[in-house]
Amino acid sequence: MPAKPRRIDLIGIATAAGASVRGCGMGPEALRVAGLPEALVELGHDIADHGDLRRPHPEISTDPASWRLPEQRKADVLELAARSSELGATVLSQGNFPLYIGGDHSIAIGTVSAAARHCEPLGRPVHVLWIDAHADFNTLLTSPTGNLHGMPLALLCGEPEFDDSFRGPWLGRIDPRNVTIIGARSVDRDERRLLRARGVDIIDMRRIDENGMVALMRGVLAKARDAGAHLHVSLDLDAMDPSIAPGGGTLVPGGLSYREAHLIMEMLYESGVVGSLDLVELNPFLDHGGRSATLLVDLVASLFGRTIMGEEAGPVEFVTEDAQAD
Ligand code: 6HN
Ligand code: MN
Ligand code: MN
Ligand code: MN
Repeated sequence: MPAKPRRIDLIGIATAAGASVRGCGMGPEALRVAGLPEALVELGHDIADHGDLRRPHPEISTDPASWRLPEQRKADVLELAARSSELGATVLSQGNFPLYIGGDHSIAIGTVSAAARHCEPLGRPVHVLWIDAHADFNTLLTSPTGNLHGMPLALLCGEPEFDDSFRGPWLGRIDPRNVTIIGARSVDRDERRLLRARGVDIIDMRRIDENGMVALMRGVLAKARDAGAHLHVSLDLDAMDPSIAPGGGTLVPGGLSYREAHLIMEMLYESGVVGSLDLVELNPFLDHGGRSATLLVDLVASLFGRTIMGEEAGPVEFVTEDAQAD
């Protein structure tokens, strides 16, 4: 069953503190300019825009080196995570859908923990669908860059290498066996070892090429549905091929095609299991004339019910291969 019209709460998290390339702090505004609220209203949803949470320390200070100070960036990442975790949990408790617009991928520390905090007392598991060129499962010891946007999943899954300074309502909140990463094609050496050891499901580009998106997504959705899970979707712009999504700071060739990305969104809509969504890593400064921002808006519209043939045709019921053979 597809989702009914919903009240969607937009929460901007205007930060690049977790990244090494500046600019994705402008992501929330670019997504608004690209028509995100209007696209959702057009589909019959109610929208409330909470505006943007901002970094406690601005990116530019009188000290030209301050942008690179890892301690300050880390403090900002964790402070924003605490605030978004709180706000997201409140939105969920009101029965609304939080749509987080970043910001770099470190914002997921707060957003995924909001889902976990909301669901745990209800006895409901949180499954995570991480759509990304990267696995974002580095720790302080495995990271080749030290950038926190490469680490949120490891923190959420409770990797022990994070010291006490990383404490918060996110630490170890997610079972790594309930995480699926889709679109991966750039995974660091020691990160790979961790992913295997923890049982994270990696649907990398090779698996997509070989099995096709429909079969793989059916598996992800069936698992979430059978578990009665809240599915949190975290969409990193760089999952898509750079030829259609040039506006990111960590682009990797060989990504999802326009149709593969839309198919994921269309199947998510039809599943009705999605409970929260992140849009991350859009860097308007690197984008080409708003192409990447517009792509994200179109993908979100597909996830919230836009179909090629429109409302009257209704969502397509998937026919299993067995049924087709009859
Ligand atoms: N992102 N694996 C690299 C790192 O620095 O840990 C890249 C991470 C990219 C993070 O795109 O959200
Ligand atoms: Mn990412
Ligand atoms: Mn990425
Ligand atoms: Mn370019």
